[in-house]
Amino acid sequence: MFCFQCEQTVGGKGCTKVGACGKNAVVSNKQDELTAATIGLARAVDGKTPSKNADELMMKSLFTEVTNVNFDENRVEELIVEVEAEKALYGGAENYPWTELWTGNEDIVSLRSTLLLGLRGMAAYAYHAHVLGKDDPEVTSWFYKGMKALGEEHSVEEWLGLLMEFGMVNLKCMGLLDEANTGAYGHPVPTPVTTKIESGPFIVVTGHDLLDLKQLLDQTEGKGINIYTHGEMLPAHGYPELKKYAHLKGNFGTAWQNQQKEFENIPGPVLFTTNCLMPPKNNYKDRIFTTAVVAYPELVHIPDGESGVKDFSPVIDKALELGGFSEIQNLTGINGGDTMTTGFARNTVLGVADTVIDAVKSGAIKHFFLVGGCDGAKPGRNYYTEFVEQTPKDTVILTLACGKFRFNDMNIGEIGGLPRIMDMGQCNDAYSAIQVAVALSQAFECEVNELPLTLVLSWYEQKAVCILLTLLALGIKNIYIGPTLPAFFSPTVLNVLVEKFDLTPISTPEADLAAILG
Ligand code: SF4
Ligand code: SF3
Repeated sequence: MFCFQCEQTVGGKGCTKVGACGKNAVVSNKQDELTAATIGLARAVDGKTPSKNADELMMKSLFTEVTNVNFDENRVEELIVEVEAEKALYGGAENYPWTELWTGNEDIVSLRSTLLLGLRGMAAYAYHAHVLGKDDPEVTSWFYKGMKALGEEHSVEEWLGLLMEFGMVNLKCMGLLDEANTGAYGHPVPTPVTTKIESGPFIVVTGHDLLDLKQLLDQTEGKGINIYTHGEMLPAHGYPELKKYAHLKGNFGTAWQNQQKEFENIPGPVLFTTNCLMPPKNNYKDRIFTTAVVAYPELVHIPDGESGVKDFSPVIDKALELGGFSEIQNLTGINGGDTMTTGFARNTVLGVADTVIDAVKSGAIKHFFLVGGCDGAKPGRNYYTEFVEQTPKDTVILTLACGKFRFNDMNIGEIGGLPRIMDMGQCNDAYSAIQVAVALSQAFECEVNELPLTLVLSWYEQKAVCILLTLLALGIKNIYIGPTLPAFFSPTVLNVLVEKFDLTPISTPEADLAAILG
């Protein structure tokens, strides 16, 4: 096996025996085979109109390959068989030799991998929009274009061009998901979310898929079961059509890397709708349920239902069987706070744009930071907590994705009636952050790069890769990125990114804050 797609890759170089994530060599190789087969599908479909099934297979296959999604060789094999069958309908085509995916000239491998990993990330977002009935032909067709391009020879310039084109397509895809989510559940509104867990049966829902949560809320209504979000599901509390359920009570736990501790002997089931799933420990293994493309051997999987409605009864039965805690649990976030406020997506922030603009003009707000992205297990990630703690009182922190659990229970005060930390949502809600940045640049009649705004990002998996490519494609410069740089950036590619975009590795909160504000 060879895999270097995430931030925890072994030795910062590549996993070759077993993944640091727990993915074994058989699954890893099968995922490469699946990648090669989807390149074959893209080749076969070239010049023809793909079926809805082909589109779904494209999205599901790429999504399946994302870190911490699928650890089940049988499920990957099933997808390979389906892709091959679909490919045959278009007259067939050669698959890419999967053993050659990660070999060749170092810079070409780097550029090719970056595009593939970005496509994997975008597939997750496109899939979430798709289940809500939203597809964009440009986004869907780019999966074929991108996968076909992966199997071809290109110059460095051409690869860079493809990456920038992809970045703009991913912006469209995030916009599509924003439209799908807000269309189905309304625009998020600021919502304080408790970290306390009430007594009685409960279900924890994690991952990014709001439709799964909505269906579970419907199916548990009036059954005496409380629902708690976990990880990337936290922002669900802000959506009017989800927060209206009285039994959507609060948030359990923090970011994904703490799950093996947080789920220990938990008296309730956990539903994984997407990544990040870690290999479950024996003391809670019987309570973990997967759905959609998430899979792990021996765990109960909730299949896609008839006419789009899944049957969550196995999860519900498990919640009733386990019965929950006998008394209220006063849990907190990692800094001891018991409230995590969310719901500051674009509509809310732009709704108070005048207040924000006045505050900037009067000097009450000196700088905006977008501190967001993925969380992970590395000790160096304390940087993000310390960075937020050290930001001056006249600055605002916008945040998104699961990295926020490092600081979203802290109360660092308000400016002009707005909290200094504003949670914009999941990683895909980077779209909201981009909309806000564009609106501010219009209000101040300047470029986004001239705004008093700095992006301080943390990355872990491939959704962060597609978002980074979007930000670069938009010409956003001077992004701070950490905790370490991707192993799939070769020195030459990294040089290009540093020179062209001023992409900056994080150093220390003190030094970076001084450089940004000085
Ligand atoms: Fe290693 Fe990350 Fe790949 Fe898992 S996803 S095998 S940890 S590089
Ligand atoms: Fe987190 Fe896995 Fe990336 Fe959507 S849940 S941000 S790491």
